[in-house]
Amino acid sequence: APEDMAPEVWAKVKDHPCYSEEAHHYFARMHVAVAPACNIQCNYCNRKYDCANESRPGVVSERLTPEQGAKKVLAVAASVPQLSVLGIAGPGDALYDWRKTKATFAAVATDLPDIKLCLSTNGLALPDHVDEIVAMNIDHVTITINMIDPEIGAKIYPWIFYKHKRYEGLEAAKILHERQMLGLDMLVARGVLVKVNSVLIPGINDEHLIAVNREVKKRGAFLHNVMPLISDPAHGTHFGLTGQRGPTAEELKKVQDACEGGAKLMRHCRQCRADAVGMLGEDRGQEFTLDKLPETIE
Ligand code: CLF
Ligand code: SF4
Repeated sequence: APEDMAPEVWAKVKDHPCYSEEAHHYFARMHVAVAPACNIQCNYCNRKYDCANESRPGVVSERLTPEQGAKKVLAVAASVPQLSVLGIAGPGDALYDWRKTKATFAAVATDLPDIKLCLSTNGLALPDHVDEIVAMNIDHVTITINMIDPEIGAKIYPWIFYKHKRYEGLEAAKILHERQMLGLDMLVARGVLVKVNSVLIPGINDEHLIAVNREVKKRGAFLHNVMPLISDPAHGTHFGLTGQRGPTAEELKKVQDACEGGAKLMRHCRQCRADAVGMLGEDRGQEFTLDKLPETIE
């Protein structure tokens, strides 16, 4: 293990292509798009497409039932020897759609006990599921945290759906913020590695992400991934009614550089699809669509 890393942490990151830059040359991940529902609205999201929190928005992933998802994982594991991680990253929220996420993980863990389980969430439902996350040996959780100031949050999230009720504006952003911080603290306390994703939205949270970086470091996040908003009106990804653009490569780098010295930055994210398969930056998803899976898997 590297000098600055405890052996038990190293054991969790050494073959995870997102948590270790080194590992991404040798290990592959796959996603199954089993979680279509979401409990919040981000201004940059168009519900017809994948969750922009983690994955590449503006593309429609193949929606699978947990049974189909598990079948696909077994087929990929049989032909991609580098496969080390199964992630569930939407296309909605993996924890709001927890019943499906859990069923998929449970089915896969029975047949592939060594595969690492990973999930991505907006955090709103996170505190409710920490016990089960730990019980299921899910060692890696990504929370998308775009703000720690609800005033800024109100510009990003028009509403949330929480405890059977819809909240809007500042009140919604405040609840989301509190749930994200609580979820982060609970996971850290239980030894789950947490990666924080932040979507950089020029003019909305660019400067603010430095404060986000410092706060999540203080709370024990393992990695911070500052990702560019991918704004593509042609695919329906937009920001409110204003036609918000994504950052340039320079603007992204400026914020990432300004975050240096705080929570360790992930710089090799490829903003994968919710049904991506293969090494990072490679997408072999089309080789494993449902119609191509074998009837029975040895
Ligand atoms: Fe998937 Fe995300 Fe797990 Fe990785 S992706 S759920 S942590 S297994 Fe990785 Fe892809 Fe970037 Fe995500 S490169 S979008 S950070
Ligand atoms: Fe869309 Fe993801 Fe935001 Fe939900 S959390 S509204 S799916 S971008």
